[in-house]
Amino acid sequence: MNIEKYKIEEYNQQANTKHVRKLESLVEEIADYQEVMQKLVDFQIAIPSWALGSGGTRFGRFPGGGEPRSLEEKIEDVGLLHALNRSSGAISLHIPWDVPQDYQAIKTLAAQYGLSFDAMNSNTFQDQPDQTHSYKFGSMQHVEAAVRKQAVQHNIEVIQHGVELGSKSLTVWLSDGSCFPGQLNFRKAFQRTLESLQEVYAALPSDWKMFVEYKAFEPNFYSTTVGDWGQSLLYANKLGPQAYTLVDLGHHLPNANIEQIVSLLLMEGKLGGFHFNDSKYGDDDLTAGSIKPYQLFLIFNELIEGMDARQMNHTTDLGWMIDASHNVKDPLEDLLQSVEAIMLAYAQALLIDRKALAAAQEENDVTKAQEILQAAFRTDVRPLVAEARLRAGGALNPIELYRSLRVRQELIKERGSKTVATGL
Ligand code: PSV
Ligand code: MN
Repeated sequence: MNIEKYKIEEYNQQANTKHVRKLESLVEEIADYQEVMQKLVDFQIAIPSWALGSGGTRFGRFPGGGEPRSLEEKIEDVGLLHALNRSSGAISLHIPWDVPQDYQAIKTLAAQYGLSFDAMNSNTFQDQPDQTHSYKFGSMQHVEAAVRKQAVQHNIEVIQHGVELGSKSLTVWLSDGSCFPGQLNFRKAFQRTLESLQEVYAALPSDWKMFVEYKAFEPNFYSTTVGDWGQSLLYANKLGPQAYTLVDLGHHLPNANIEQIVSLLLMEGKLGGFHFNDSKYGDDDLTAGSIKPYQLFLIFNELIEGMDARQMNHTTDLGWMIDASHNVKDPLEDLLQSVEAIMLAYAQALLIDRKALAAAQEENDVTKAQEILQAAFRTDVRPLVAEARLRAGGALNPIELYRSLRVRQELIKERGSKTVATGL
């Protein structure tokens, strides 16, 4: 399904009067309004191919129908999102779930929707039917060299697929670890993983980045071999300048100060990318900003502060991606909500009076510092983000238009009600 441009324009026209009224009072308050607007127009958040179908848990899965059955249909779905919000201009593939059969055809299709290929993701956390060795006891950390070799080879193949598609980064997330004390020699597991990662790193094209993603627990419940940002940073530092740490918001122990982690990784020039989601308990895969919007804002505060300090480009110098997929919502509506929440947090953080905040910090004026942050956080920036969408050719309210065009019903008509997307 395609959303024609005129349908978006028609919808925007009837919603415009209300929008302009809301925007006007806000514009007066923002000194660098045009600059903020341009940053919002430019900002893009990649969509993971595995979030386009209903996620499940080990207790069940409740598909909502019309899920993409192929890589082509996944690209089509991200194309729909991007047409509506103009901020989802890239798709991130997970191999082997998304092995392209015809690179040129896939690239042409993505280009028709204005999409590029974000980070490529490898998968050594599941066994595939045609695989020689099992990853039951890990992949890159495995005690047997043959298993490690298979994992390395898989990652190299993932890079090769990515090169064909024009991707520029590889994300390695390993589920390696142990479930019981005594199961693993931590030092040997680290060394073996490092050696395996070094072999993958050696195969990286010179203009590629490698992201080492960490996760505190699950599927291993006693130790994880890349379990936190310290361990990821150790690997990234030992690997070299093309290796970076990737922060997934759901991969921390409860109450971790993620904004501080982000700040220090940026200071070290080792923050590579981001996986957005939200959670109440662990890796809950909930919609970004649905549980802790203030934390998301504080993270963006540090991101902007740290990126500006290093003169980094907000849009292109880090990999921005959503990584969430759960059981109850229409996945496309959920992704529209996640992108909106991320844009709102980014917009609020752009409004922070940074000079005043720095002065308050130097004067130990704790109350003032909090006032400054909360003044930005409590600003209703929804009209700003809507205006950025309007300028980029998207819809003032993407979910409203998605529903009025009956997109899900159309997809069910085209694809059927029992389709199951590949992924988790
Ligand atoms: C692991 O929980 C993770 O966050 C990694 O990014 C994976 O590649 C992704 O989820 C999809 O399973
Ligand atoms: Mn992730």
